[in-house]
Amino acid sequence: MPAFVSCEFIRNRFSTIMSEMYKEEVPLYGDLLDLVHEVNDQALADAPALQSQLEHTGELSRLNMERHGAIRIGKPEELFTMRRLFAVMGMFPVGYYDLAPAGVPVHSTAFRALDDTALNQSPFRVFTSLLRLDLITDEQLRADAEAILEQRQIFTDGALVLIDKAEQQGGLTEAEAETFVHEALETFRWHQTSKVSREMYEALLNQHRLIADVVAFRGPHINHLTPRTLDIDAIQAGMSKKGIPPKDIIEGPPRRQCPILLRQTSFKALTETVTFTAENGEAQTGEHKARFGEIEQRGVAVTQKGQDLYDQLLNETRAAIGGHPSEENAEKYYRLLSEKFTAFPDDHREMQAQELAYFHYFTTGKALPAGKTASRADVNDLLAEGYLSIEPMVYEDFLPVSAAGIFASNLGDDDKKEYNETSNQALFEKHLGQPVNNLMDWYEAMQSRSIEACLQQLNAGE
Ligand code: OOG
Ligand code: NI
Repeated sequence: MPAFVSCEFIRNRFSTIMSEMYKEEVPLYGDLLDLVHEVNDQALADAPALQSQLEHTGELSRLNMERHGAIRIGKPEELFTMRRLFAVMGMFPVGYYDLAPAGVPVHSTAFRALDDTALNQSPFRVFTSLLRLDLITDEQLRADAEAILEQRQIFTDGALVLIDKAEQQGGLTEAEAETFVHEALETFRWHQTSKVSREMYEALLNQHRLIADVVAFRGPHINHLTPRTLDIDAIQAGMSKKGIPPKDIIEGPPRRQCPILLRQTSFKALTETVTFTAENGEAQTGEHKARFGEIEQRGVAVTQKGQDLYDQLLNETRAAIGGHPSEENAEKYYRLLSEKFTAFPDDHREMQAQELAYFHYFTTGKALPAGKTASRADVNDLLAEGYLSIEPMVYEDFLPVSAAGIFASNLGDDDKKEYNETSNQALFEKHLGQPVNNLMDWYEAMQSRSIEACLQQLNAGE
């Protein structure tokens, strides 16, 4: 039997060639990567405690290769095949995000590795949104959009053959994997030419910029790749200095000693020249904005209790400034946000005690007194007495309110729409071909495993 390479190997290769392609397509992304490396090196040099925390959790080695991308796809079959394609790379759907309430006609999941070690070996993720054509109000336009999408095949024949092969054989050889990543990459490439007419593009654009971005193009071009920084405020300031205009505010929680969840900022989408195809086959010149840059800082994953508190404090802040934060009220927004978030403890032990966040547990080398055994109920005492220590479990996922802010910043604020349709996770999962992994359950299980492993070690006298 031929030897197969690991999913981690394939994912890593894919993430690398995707990053190289995006650097060529969007050179500002390369500039941003340089800035992120500088800032991360500085942050680690300034904070030895942070360095040691990231070493403990295994995140240090993954930091400079860590990034997520985002794509938007048009029809159910595309989502189904996309799931199979990502599975070859050991990426599985986690979470369901409904963006319709925020005025974006999509629902989404994120494909990523599930296992802690696999994540540390290659943390590549892709936020994947499926267009909800049912939210197009104009019936004729909806029919046109469906007909256009019907015509397209976003996967190469080579990719489809190798997806089948990987499923049948249970993996790919190194040579097959190399062909596979290049075939798969084709789906994510930018196409400067469009098969639709400029008139059709404009009609789609008038419904929603996002609908035009999905329907008028040949495939789901990667629309951003996001590196992970250890200090997003330094990036926000550094971007302006380098002449890269950042979006008005950093999404997510305020700056804290102990970061929680996810903070994100981006730079606006580029204006790109597109050649549309008129009904009579003639080329028509036009332009489109789709691809942008984004940076994120990740903090500790929160429990449902922590998420409820986060949502409450964020909503209160937004209510207090009367809606969406903008350039004009950015300072006031940050001030209010910081004030509100004083209600969220800024200390890992306190967050652990109040069960607001998830942690990795470690034994410290201190042995239990002879004859004693420990159980789950003793965990807090074991921590207090120095038998165990904790490190924050990094948040691996996304935030719907932030995602909506990122969509809005690069789609243009003129595109505010109201969608009252209810969210439809069941339909999304039907199109996907399997249920998404539940986000909270995933962190809960990982924390549980970490505690069990410590108890076993302690009880074995190790
Ligand atoms: C996805 C926006 C969401 C994030 O980081 O929250 C996202 C998109 O614009 O397609 O990438
Ligand atoms: Ni993103």
